[in-house]
Amino acid sequence: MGCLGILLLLCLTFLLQETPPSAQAEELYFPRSSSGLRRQKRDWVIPPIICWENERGPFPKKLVAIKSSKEKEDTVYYSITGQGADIPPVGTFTIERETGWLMVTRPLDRETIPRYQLFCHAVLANGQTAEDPMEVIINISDQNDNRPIFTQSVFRGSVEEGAKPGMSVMTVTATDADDAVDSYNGVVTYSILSQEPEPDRRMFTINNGTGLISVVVSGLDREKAPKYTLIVQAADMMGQGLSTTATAVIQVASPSEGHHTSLSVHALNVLTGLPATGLAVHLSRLPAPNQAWMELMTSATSTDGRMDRSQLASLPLESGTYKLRFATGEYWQQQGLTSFYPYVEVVFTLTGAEEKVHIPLLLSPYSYVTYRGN
Ligand SMILES: [Ca+2]
Ligand SMILES: [Ca+2]
Ligand SMILES: [Ca+2]
Repeated sequence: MGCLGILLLLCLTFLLQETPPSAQAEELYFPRSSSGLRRQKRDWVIPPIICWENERGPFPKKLVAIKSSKEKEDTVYYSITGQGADIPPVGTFTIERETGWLMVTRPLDRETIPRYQLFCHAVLANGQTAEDPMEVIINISDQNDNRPIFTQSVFRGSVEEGAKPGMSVMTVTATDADDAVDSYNGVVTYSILSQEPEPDRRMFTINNGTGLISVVVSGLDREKAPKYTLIVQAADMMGQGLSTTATAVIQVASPSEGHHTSLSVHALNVLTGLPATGLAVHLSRLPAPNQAWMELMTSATSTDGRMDRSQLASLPLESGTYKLRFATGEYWQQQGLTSFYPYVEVVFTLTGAEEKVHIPLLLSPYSYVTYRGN
């Protein structure tokens, strides 16, 4: 068994070992060239080098010695290329030209770059290539240096009074930039810290993994408490690490507020006195002030001039601001006429208390009338 055989054995032993971060190999040999006589069947897998995030100096700090077996016969010079070497962030990793010591020169941030791919090169004193380039992966091991952050400072939700235990109310969400795959540093755990009013009687519970808040006891009574304010917490490290809080405001709605208003829409062509048929209508809802309209349904009026009743009835028309947009320009064009109004928009408010709301549109090419009917 020659030099090569011993080297092979060493490398195999090395491969079979799990390499914990604290005890990684001191030396890393270039694999035997695959073009050699005793061609190796399996591909060489170089175990990744582990480097801790936010490591303290002094720098440069030795990671591993890169070795070529040719060192025994000749002088070998080492160099590295790749991101972190000759590609930005340039000079994060260096290699000692003569000894092959791979070094890290500064503290690293895993959240910026979690993994580096470097190529190690070895040349002989005469400039001849000593080895094929060897890929070395450097994995940055995570430190818990990021606090969870809630996506909003105040979350708002509502629940009907008398809602049964188990009923979902709302979800709060927080993110954590740290590693949530190989560590608990980035795993967020949710909890409720306080409730106002009735701090002694917990009305709500939170799923510690998903942030879903739900009702935990029956007896939500709007007359007793129309609104609850919860302080919710997100903490990493199974709830034991860094934490942050946000507010969840829950309105207790009376059951009638949850009832759907029945809406009907009718269009009349006043030139003919007949229902306006085939008039395209879009119904949208304003989710919140200054937000974009959300389209709920589109329909063309039927032969009796109405928007599809069953489709309207299926919509959850809760309290809010709504808009009907009638495509009047196209409608008159189909009648062979031109119109002063390319479209007509009717914006209206539903309080949630109405049983029925009827919106008629009386239409001519140069005028229109609308009102709240019943
Ligand atoms: Ca960091
Ligand atoms: Ca964290
Ligand atoms: Ca981190």
